Amino acid sequence: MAEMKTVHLNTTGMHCGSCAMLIDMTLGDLEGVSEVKTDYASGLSVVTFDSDRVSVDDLVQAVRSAGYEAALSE
Ligand SMILES: [Cu+2]
Repeated sequence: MAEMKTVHLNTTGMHCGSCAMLIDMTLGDLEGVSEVKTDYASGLSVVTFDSDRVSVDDLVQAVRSAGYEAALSE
C-alpha cells in the first residue's frame, strides 16, 4: 500500500515567483510526488509524496539539480 507523506522543505536561492513555479514543476515531475506547492515569499515547499516510490533525499536532490538549495523543515 502506498504511504503518502507530506513534508515541508525550506528552499533558498529563489529570487522571484518563477523560481517557485520551476521548483513546483521539478518536484511535480518526480515519480511518486502527488502534490507540491512552493511559496516564494516564505521559501517553503509543501510536498506530498508516496514514500515507497520517492524519498526526501530525492526531493532535495531534485531541487538542487534545478539550482536551488533545500532542507527538510522540522
Ligand atoms: Cu526566479
